[in-house]
Order: sequence, then structure tokens, then C-alpha cells
Amino acid sequence: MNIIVHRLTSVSSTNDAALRMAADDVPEGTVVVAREQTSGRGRLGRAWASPPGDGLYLSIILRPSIAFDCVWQIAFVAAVAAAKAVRRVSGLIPGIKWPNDLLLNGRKVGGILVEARPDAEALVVVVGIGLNVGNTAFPPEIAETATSITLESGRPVSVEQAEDVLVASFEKVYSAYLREGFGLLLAEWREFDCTAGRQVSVVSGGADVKGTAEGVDDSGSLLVRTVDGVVSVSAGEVVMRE
Ligand code: BT5
Repeated sequence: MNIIVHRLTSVSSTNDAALRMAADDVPEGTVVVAREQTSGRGRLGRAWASPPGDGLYLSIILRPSIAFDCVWQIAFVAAVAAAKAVRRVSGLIPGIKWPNDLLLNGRKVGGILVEARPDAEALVVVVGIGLNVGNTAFPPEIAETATSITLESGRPVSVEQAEDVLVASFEKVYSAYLREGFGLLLAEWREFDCTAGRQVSVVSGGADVKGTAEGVDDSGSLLVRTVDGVVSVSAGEVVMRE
């Protein structure tokens, strides 16, 4: 994959910019990085706090030869790549909270938003990754749940350094996934899984599944042992209970 980075000072969302560029036939490996996002997006219409200065906001354009119904695997690829990058720059071992939140010491340090468009020729996938790098404060609504690499590690990591490590990590993990398949990647994902074994409550399509998380199955669904047996959850929000 040939990496070409486009740097923007400010943009609504790097995913929006990347989706627009992808429609113009830019090659796989094109990366959009912005210093700030004015409407950074999370999943399901949620916002991603994206102030200028201390956060990394980037999107990578991919054109993988995979079926549309395997696109969720790319979010797992991104989570493993980002977890390895955070481990490298912080010296700490991050956790992945299903499906793809990145945590340091139980607080959210990064998030992943994968969006796909079935193009006329081939599939286009945009992988958006947000990482809190040097942030020392957060908006009140996430002050209790968010953290940054610097806050947890005490290391003065720059956004540029985090970007370099993250892009290199993504390139490596993504090409291994294309070469070796999803099995190996899932094994790596499981090594970072911080949900397994925990008491969880999963809100999924209006239902609330409570029990012990037992990891993910081969289709990326979360397995929860409830009083009625093991339930497989394909989408939802996990709240970890003490
Ligand atoms: C995510 O959504 O975690 C995906 C975030 C992806 C952001 C990147 S930045 C580059 C690219 N361009 C974009 O526009 N987006 C991507 P979700 O799982 O829905 O989590 C959103 C929730 O995380 C919010 O509702 C808040 O509770 C919390 N949150 C928001 N901003 C945060 C931040 N900077 N750090 C930690 N938590 C945050």
C-alpha cells in the first residue's frame, strides 16, 4: 500500500473529506489528517470531541477485495493497529472494549469509525481513527470517561509522532490481514480484549443483555453468558459493571 498523506488544518470530519476524495478515484492508502475537526463523528450520530492541538484525527482510504458483509473486519483491523500504536508510543498496554473502543486504564483514549460505500468498480472503505494524544482536559460530558496517552503515560508524545506510528502500524496490520486472513487478526484482537471475563450490560436494539462477557466469536459478535445461557450480540454498547 502506497501511503500518501493529505494534511488539513481544519475540516468538518476527516471521514467526510476522505469519502469525498474516494469518490474521485484516489488510490488505496490515501490518508487525510486534520489538526481539528469541527463536526468529528462517532458511531450512530454521536460526536467525537476534536479540539485543535492535542488530538490525532485521521482517515485512511482502502479499496479491499473483500465482500461488503466483511467490512466489520476492517474495524477490528483498525482496533488492533491502533492498540499496537498506542502500546508503542505510551509503553502501556491498552485494552480494546468491544467492538472497538481503545482504553487506557479503563478510560477511552481512542475510537474508530469505519464507513463503506459499495463503489461501481470495487468496495471503498474509509477507516477513521481518533486518538487523544497530548490532551490534558476534556469537555465536561466526557471528563470522567476520556483520557489521553500523555495523561496516562506521562510521556510527552507529539501528535506527529503518534501519526507516524499509527499509520505504519495500520499498514503492517492491514497487509497481514489481507495476506493471512481474519483468523490471525482476531487472535491478536483477543489479546487486547479488556471486556472478556467482565460483568457487562450490553444495550442492543432496545434490549439490555446482562451477564459475563466471554469474548467474541468468529463473526465478531460479543458472547455474553446470561442466566438464560450464552447470548451472541452483533451490535451494541457495552457498559462494564464492577
Ligand atoms: C467512536 O464512536 O468512538 C468513533 C470515533 C471516531 C473518531 C474519528 S476522528 C477521525 C475520523 N473522523 C471522524 O469524524 N470520526 C473519526 P463511538 O463509539 O460512537 O463513541 C462516541 C462517544 O465517545 C461519545 O458519545 C462520547 O461519549 C465519547 N467521546 C467523544 N469524544 C471523545 C474523545 N475525544 N475522547 C474520548 N471519548 C470521546
